[in-house]
Order: sequence, then C-alpha cells, then structure tokens
Amino acid sequence: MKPEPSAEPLAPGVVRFYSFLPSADRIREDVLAGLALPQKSIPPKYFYDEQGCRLFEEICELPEYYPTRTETAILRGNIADIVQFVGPDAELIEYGSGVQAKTRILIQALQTRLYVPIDIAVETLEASSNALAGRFPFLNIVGICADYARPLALPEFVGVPIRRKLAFFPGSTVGNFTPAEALQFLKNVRRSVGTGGALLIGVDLKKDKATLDAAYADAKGVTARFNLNLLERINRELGADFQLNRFRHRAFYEPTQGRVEMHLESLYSQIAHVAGRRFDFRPGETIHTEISCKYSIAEFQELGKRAGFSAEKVWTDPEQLFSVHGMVAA
Ligand code: AVI
Repeated sequence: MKPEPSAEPLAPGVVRFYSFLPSADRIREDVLAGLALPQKSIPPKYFYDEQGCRLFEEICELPEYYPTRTETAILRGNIADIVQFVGPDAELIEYGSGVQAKTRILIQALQTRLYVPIDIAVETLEASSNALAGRFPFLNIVGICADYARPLALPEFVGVPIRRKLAFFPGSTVGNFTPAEALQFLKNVRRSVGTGGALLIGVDLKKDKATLDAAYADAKGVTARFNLNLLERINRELGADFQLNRFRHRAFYEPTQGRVEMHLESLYSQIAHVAGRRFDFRPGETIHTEISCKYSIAEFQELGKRAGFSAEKVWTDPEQLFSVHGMVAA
C-alpha cells in the first residue's frame, strides 16, 4: 500500500488504497515519551492492532456498552431526515471507519457513489472495504490508511459527480480527544470538506456515573482485555517485558471533567523495560491509556461553531444517551 498520484479515474468494485501512515519508529517514540511523564500515559490510538480491533468489536456488542446500538438506532430511526440533510451526490469521508457497520446504513440510504474510509488499522481497513465493495457494486471506494488526528490532505478524485463532501465520524470517537484536540480535529475536517460541506458526527452525552462506569468496566472483562492488550502489543512490537498479570484495568467517570478515564494500574512495586529503557512503577501507580469525553448537546454545538461549522440538526434517542449532530461548514 503506497501513496499514489491523485486525480485518477475511479472504477466501482475496484478498491484503491493509499497509505499515509507515520514511520514504524513513531510508536516507539510515543510510548517512550508517554512513559517518561510524571503521569505515565500511552496514546489510545495504539489500542488498535488486530487483536485490539477484535476486542473493540466485542465491546460494541456488550450489554453495558450502549453507544454502538444507540447510535445505530438513531441513524436508522432518522434516516429519511438525514438523507434530506445531506442531499444528493455526496462524497462520504469516514474518519476511523473500523468495520464500517454504520456506514452501510448511510451508503444504502444516500446511494453513495464515492466512499473514502480513513483508518489507522490497515488490516481492518482493507478487509472492511473489500467486503463493502462486494455488497455495493455502484460504489467507488478509496481507502486511506492514516492517523486522522493529524492534518491530512485528501486526494481529489475524478469520474464521479460530487455535489458536496460529507464527513462521517461516528461512535463518539471525538471523545477520545481532549476538547482542545477535538477543536483542532474539527478545524481540519472543516478544511477537508470545504465551505458548504457537511459533518455527521456521533457524540456520547453526559449522564449518570453508574451507567458510564459500567460501560467502561464491563462484567465480562472485555474492556479490561482491550486495555491490557496495549501492554501485550508493546511487549511484542517494542521488545518490552510488561507482566500483564501485574497490572489491572481501571475505568471511571470523572464528572468534574465530564470524561471517562481508563488506566492500567500497577499492582506491585515493579520494573518494566521498553526498547532498552527502564521504567519503575510504585504499587497503585497508573499508566493513563484513554479519555472518553462526554458532551451536552449545547457544549458540542459550541465546539462545532468554534471550528467553523453551523449546527443544523441533532438527533438523539428517547433516553438521551447519545447524540448525532448534523453540521455544515460555514
Ligand atoms: C473508540 N472509542 C469511541 C471508544 C470509547 O467509548 O471511548 C473506545 C473504548 N474504550 C473503552 N471502551 C470503548
């Protein structure tokens, strides 16, 4: 998978892939820098190796993890309104496309002709895009393997009539950024869709602590395996020697900051080596692995406005667990 020149004619059924992935050294640099901080931390994007992607799919099916099924129901239940909001002939750009399950609802309803999924997980991107091509023969697919948190100049394509670009960012993945990072990300999206372009974005809503604590510390322990898999990946890819049974998963909602925090807590005084460097852990000391920010509808609309979008539509579920915003680049 290599970057190719853009502006090539497309063909339905033939999936093209472009790669803008950072160098293999990047994970090493990021992990070493994060573990050297007073509050040790590792960026959440490194959860998603093959096993991490599988575990995340399992999380999405858990009874405690309401976001996936709730967002899917919101999309299905409001699809006619969403089609009207987007209008005809939209290029669909999906950030963090994963297994592209919710995308199918949109592609079917919008009769999308050009789909540009962007994901850091190369195997998932390839497998999902190829499966989608088999299902929608009218669809042109251009998969982009990239870290979408960084500004990305998306290629332009010829041969498919496009009236507007639609950015789709489901799953409340925007919550895994700090609000400042989310603002920067939304500004980048604003640039990519251009004036008049649209954004359809899923955002998890603030709610009671018990519901959120359970969603990120499920009874079956799948989220714990997802969190610990990060250490397994680092052991494998960076020659580290973390002992997984000497750490435990911790996740809790922090209401003052309006975010869930995930950590890996050291159970003992211990030492781990990563890429030849030594890291000491006190009992109870944690590696901070993820934040998942929750927003009220008004808070997120305000963030969108600051990034240059006008907040046109918002769809929610009857219990007000989750929101899907329709925004237009002003
Ligand atoms: C991908 N992201 C939106 C998930 C979330 O809810 O923040 C990741 C996740 N972490 C633990 N469970 C799910």
